[in-house]
Amino acid sequence: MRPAEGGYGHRSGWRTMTRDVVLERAQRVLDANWTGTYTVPASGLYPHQWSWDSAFIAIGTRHTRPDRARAEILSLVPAQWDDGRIPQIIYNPTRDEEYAPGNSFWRSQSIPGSGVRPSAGFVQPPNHAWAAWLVHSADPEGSASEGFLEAIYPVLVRWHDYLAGPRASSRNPTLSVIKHPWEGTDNSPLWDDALSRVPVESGTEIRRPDLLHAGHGERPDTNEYRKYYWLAERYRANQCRDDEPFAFEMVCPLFNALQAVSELALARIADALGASSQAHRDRAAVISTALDSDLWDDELGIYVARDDVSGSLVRKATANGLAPLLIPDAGHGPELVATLLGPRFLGGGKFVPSYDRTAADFDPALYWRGPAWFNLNWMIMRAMQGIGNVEAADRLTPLFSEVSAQGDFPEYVDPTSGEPRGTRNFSWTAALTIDALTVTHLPPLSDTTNAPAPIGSYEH
Ligand code: 9WN
Repeated sequence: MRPAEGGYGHRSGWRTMTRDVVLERAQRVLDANWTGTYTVPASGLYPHQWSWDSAFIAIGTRHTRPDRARAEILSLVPAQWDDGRIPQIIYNPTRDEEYAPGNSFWRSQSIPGSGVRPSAGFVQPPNHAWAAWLVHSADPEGSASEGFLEAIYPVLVRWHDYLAGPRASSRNPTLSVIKHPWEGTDNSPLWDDALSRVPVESGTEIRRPDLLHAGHGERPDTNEYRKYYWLAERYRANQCRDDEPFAFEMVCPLFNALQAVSELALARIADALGASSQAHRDRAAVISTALDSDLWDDELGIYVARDDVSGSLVRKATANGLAPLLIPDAGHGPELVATLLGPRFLGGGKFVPSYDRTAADFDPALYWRGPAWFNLNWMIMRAMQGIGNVEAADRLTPLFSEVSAQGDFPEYVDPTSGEPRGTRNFSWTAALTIDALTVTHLPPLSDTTNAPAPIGSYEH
């Protein structure tokens, strides 16, 4: 239900939206996007299943439909490749015309070792084990009666082995690389230099059904798409194998931070199953140490990316570089909080932008080059709560209690005004809104006792 005053910015309209109304509207989005086995990110723009979206979605639905949250995570299993990868997109072949690249581009079923379901060859950031642990913790009895952890643990171990093996960085195998901008934060400025080596050409006709669903200037441009396709064609031509050097290999601080957090979650899952967990804790620790030794930029006060092909660091401040805040006891925590609160991020406006507000090419409307994304802001809010910095966390809660429902659960927002951008009724925005409005903090991954308090009333 929209507030009577309608459009964005009518603050009196916001005040009428109670926590219950926000929760009800968020659930409605998720119910509409649920297919029976998984949730599409958005019914128009993204008509298939996306891997890290499903994990964020399950983090929300664990509070309202725990059985569905488990099904969401388990629906990734048949798509896993023999090498352990969990693919970026799992296609619904009946909707192939509605999104590009579709199944007709990847033809994964003709690639040896691909999963049972048609999929893209790329992957996305590994938030799945973290989500699986949170899903289990929300309903341990239901999880136990379905054997959820027993079913998902070996799948997640093979996924992480893929990242630590074929996806290991050639310069420091402790860290993993992404092979394409689509492996998380598509047009982040972190990839610009590497993409400048990629020709603006592709053998595929560029179709842009995405432009039907987002405003002008809110998506990557067609020349960027030509480069994306050029890379994807080459990866596909090698049957998506990782055994040869590739034109695009980037070490991303967000991807690796989530890998470390998920290793800690795997340790908790292993403990719950009575399996040995130390190897997971060790892996988390070495990833955290490698982030400090390889990606910390003292001058910027943030973690940056490394171009593994050239070896050079990409010295740009992005929200990706704040993600190591999620790793308990991560090095450089105090400096990173100072950067978060400084002019590049929260010091310059309400919400955490995807990119440094002070950068000359910062753009508050353009995808991963400025707008505030709900998943990144949720992660940073949860990290601040985790370290007891309630003041910083509280600055982000209006994004979930007001802005998300007010903007019809947008894909992203202007990081200063909160104005909605991208598509609407976006599933992870709705799901993380439910999570943010349901529990005050996440249970620490290192502690077994501190259960999160439920949130009481939320009147505005
Ligand atoms: C390509 C589905 C996905 C998210 C990504 C986001 C966007 C796709 C696109 O949408 O990427 O994967 O077409 O731009 O960048 O993070 O998983 O919501």
